Amino acid sequence: MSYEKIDEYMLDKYPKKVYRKRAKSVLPNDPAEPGEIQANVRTIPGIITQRGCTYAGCKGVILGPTRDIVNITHGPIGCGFYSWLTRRNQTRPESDKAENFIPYCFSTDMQDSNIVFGGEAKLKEAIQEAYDMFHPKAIAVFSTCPVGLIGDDVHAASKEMKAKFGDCNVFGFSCEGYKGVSQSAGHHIANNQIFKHVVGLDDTRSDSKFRVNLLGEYNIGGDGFVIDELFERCGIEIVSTFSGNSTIGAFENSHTADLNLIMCHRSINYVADMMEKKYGIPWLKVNFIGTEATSKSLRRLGEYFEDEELIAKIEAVIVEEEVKVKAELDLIKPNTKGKTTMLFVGASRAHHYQELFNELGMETLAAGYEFAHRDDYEGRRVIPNIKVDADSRNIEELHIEKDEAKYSQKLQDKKAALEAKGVEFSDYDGIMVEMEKGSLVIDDISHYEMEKLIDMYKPSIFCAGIKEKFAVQKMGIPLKQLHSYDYGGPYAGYKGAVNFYKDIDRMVNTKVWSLIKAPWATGAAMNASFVKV
Ligand code: CFM
Ligand code: HCA
Repeated sequence: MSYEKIDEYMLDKYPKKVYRKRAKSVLPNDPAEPGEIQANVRTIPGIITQRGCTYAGCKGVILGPTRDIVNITHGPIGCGFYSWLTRRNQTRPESDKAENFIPYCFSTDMQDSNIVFGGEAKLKEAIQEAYDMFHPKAIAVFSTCPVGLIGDDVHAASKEMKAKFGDCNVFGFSCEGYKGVSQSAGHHIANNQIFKHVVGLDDTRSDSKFRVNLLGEYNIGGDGFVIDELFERCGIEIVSTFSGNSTIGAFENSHTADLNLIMCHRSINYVADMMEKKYGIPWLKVNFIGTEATSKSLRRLGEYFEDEELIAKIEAVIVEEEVKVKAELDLIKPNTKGKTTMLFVGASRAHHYQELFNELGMETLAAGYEFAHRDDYEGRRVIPNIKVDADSRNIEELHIEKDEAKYSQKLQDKKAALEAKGVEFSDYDGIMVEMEKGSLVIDDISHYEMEKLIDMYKPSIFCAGIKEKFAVQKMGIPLKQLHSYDYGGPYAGYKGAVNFYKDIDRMVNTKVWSLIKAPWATGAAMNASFVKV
């Protein structure tokens, strides 16, 4: 399918103005020379987008997976309710007695009268109630759209309650849903506030030799547990994960780590950049989705720490695990080889999961993100320090004092040494550099474009989320949810790769979806409306 055909079949039905705008977000790929893609801009009104809101990115994504912070949604009940336990972020408290607020949904349940007369009094009451009931170490307050519109000051209310309690860190987030163009603005707001109010409060340093933070890993379906286990076998301590299975204590202590590893760059790069600046902690991009990617990321850690014993341990783990994976893959690959896929997920997953499909011998025909920025597509190497993001204009940057002593001593020396050895450092490639020439890259795909794409290419499987799932399956194509994993997973590391191979084999080889007909295709839906009751 040539790009001209895409133009003709997919975009030409749009009104001229919409066509001009959407065409900038749909590119035929050339890995050698990534084109300039339009991303992180406002969705065209009326188009059905798969994006979520700023509140979802802040409360749901970044803070949601922490277990011992009471997260209070200040707003009408729907926002809290619909972000309650939907993301499958797992947690494992140290004991039955340890705090775990993840199963709870805390909200101020704003009513009309609070919108008219203000909701700060109700918010303070809610904070007090949570404190009296649970005595948590921390309470976080999240603003929803109406809170921003009526001007409730969640920061002042939080500050007042924090001073009143004395033993509970209370802080707020101005993450009103409308604030940015997508979830992405919420990530930025969450990162800033966690950095400002929490990181750096506890200087205790354990005496383990290799201490890292794992940034951008949210333990969906237990992915984080698999990575924890791998690291433990290699003798590497994870000081804090941002934010799968995390605790406030670990965040407070995270600045004592020697290295930040970034899994999902999009959602957490702000914390990595701020830690680099303030504490001189360097960062490396890693990916634990896919067997090869996992081995490559572990080896990169060995190269970073330059320790013979660590390198030997890592190699032993890789050899042991790769043999097991190969035995499984040899059985599965003949069933999946030559099949095709399309991936449209929030940000990093549409990129990371291509590794697993490559291992299955499957071709990615098209991929894109809901809310990524240009650097996620083109690579930070190609466009360093890009500052044209729509959401960055709305969000206040924290002014972090650069600690020159730490910065030059720890960071610059290491950087020079690693670069001399060819290890990529504070840099990463975007999705375009790694996709085939001629494949399609589409940002913020609309529902209409998705249906057209499926019609034209008929992929063996389509990867997206719950909003797309049933519409796509009614078109006869299986859909794998890469957000929630469809109740499956874990998919990270070696163990996760095998789980994924098996699930995809099952899905691309079942005939069930091609045997059914959508109600609109048979006329059944129309007839049903005439049934007398
Ligand atoms: Fe990062 Fe994520 Fe993703 Fe994301 Fe998300 Fe998610 Fe996602 Mo859903 S942090 S960008 S905001 S990898 S919730 S765990 S699956 S859209 S691709
Ligand atoms: C979010 C969360 C989400 C939604 C997933 C989906 C997730 O964006 O608010 O649309 O299926 O991963 O749970 O991305």
